[in-house]
Amino acid sequence: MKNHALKSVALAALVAAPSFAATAYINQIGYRPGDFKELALVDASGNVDFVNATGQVVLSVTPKAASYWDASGQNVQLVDFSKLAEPGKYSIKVNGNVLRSDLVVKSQTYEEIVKASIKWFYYQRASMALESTYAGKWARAAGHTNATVKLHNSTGASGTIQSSKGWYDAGDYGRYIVNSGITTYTLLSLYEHFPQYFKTLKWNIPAEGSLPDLLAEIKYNLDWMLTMQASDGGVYHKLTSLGFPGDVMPAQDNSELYVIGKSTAGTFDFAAVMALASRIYKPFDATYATKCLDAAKKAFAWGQQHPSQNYLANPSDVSTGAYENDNPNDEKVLAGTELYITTGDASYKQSGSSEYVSYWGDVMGLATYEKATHATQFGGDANEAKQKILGTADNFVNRAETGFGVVMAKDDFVWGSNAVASNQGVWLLHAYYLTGNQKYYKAAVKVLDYLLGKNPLDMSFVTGYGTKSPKMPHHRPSTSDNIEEPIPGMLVGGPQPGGEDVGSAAEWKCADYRTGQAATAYTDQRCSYATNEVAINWNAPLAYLAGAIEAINAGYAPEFAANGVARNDTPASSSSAAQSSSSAPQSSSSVTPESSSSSIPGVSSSSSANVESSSSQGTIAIHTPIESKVVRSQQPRFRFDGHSLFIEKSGKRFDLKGHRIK
Ligand code: 9MR
Repeated sequence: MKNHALKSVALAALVAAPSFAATAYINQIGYRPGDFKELALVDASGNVDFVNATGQVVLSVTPKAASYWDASGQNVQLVDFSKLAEPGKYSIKVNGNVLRSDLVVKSQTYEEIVKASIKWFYYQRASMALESTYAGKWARAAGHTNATVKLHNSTGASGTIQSSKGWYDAGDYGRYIVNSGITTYTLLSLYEHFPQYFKTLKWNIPAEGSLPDLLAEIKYNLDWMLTMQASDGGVYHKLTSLGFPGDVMPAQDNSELYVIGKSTAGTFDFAAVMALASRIYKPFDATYATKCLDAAKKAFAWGQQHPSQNYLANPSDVSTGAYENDNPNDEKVLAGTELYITTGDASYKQSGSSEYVSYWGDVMGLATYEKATHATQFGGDANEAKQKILGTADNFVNRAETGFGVVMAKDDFVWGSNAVASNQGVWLLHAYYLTGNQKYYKAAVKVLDYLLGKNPLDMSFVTGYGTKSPKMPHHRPSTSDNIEEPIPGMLVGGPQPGGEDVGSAAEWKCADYRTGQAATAYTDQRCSYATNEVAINWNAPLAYLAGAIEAINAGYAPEFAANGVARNDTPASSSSAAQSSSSAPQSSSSVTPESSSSSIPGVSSSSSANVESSSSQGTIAIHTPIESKVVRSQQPRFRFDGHSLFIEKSGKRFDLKGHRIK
């Protein structure tokens, strides 16, 4: 072995310097001029240079020491380039190699994402044609226009009801109360927190009286939800065909529609949404507000009388989404909380709060937000709720300091992982509202960075936005409309290792795309309903996160927020180093961290095999050095297996050209 090692050193000196695929992962939509900015760097060594449109290095940053992210199995260096404050387009270079050229700094950074993510709900509308005036090339005929739907025997009734409108749930054409509940709730709370911002923001949808676009869109779904309430106050669980439809446009899905089940959880979800809607629509349409409130009260009463009519599984003849639930207590707490806030009637008050981020099956976190932000009404409960929000948020902030610089942990990669991320961002924003502490805002922005490209898949998860974004979502209209681009503004479910859609025989089965790593188990293929579907409850928290961040930077804050939450979306002050870095680049003062002639990260030409990389010290190429840290790269080693020389790095093998050897 000793001989081999010596031989390796000799050979290493002779071969051309290999180069690894160093990658910089960024938010592909952009970064706000005055904000904290971070990218993630893998397989690179040396300072990161930011090059402006005229080719000048305007900033050079020494990355932080690498840390391991167990969700992707990578060692990652985080690079804080907050000082890059001048709007523009930049290239990112390491050791003279351009890693990418799509870095953007601009104001109103996510406004297009806000509009597109909410506009998508219009594209999901059942029962009406999408006209080209609004839908452009994605115009389509109306689907599911027959409002007469059968009562499935699981409802305990027979005959038909009239039900139309609403949003299709996802890639399928089902409409489900539970999932509509959390979705509509999230969008309503976005409006309630930032009414002034959303009063004027428009994205070209049909007018609904004088309602702001956001409320017009939400009303389309509220109208459907109202049709799902039976005369006794109980709410049917869902409106779908018996099985999932084929891969057809909405107008071609002629399968019989049924109202299926009637559930306690669905009924309380409905009550919560209607109680919240009632107070939001009141200034625009008092009659509608009363209708919503009456429906909420009736639903709440039914739920109290039927505390455990749980939808635990589909009936044997039904195979559409189940949205099953065996504990409707959290839905009850949310409904009672909303009814109390709207009516002031203390008999609706419910105890309970949570330190966990909500999803369709557990909405206690939403009640927790409400209690914490209505301190006068909830007293001691408000304080408890606030402590839970801050405790979880502090944990999120810590998690975002290492690895990929994101909140997501390995266990968070479940079906719809991108909604987990988005809801973590929404949680962080609530911590920010309650305290005004910038660390929460910063971590919330990092969540958006993750969703828009700073992730190990190097992609924006929103269709139509970013350098690389999903092209083949599991979404029936996008599949069957004969238009190449998917409908824009859709957040795909995202990576998760479950592989529920992996198989070889049946339709809609994928070849195994799993990687052994939670954060990269993803495939951009139609078949992948477990990683590449889209859904209303995933888009809503994205819309909230991006919408709230834009509104905050347009100078707005929720009325209950602490001082200093609203921000001003302008470049960093003229006295900052940022200005000098852009106007007077001083690349000459940049210190090259390694004098290596090798382009293998961390291996200088004088290194011997199995010797750790030389450590490097760098400075920032602007007037104010921020951090100068020792960077220890990931110790690539030359090895010889008896036949050929190869390089081992982070447990992987590469040939001398830097290509991965399987
Ligand atoms: O989002 C749901 C996820 O949490 C579940 O694990 C999964 C399997 O039950 O179902 C997801 O919801 C789907 C629903 O059942 C039907 N419409 C598409 C939804 C997104 O995949």
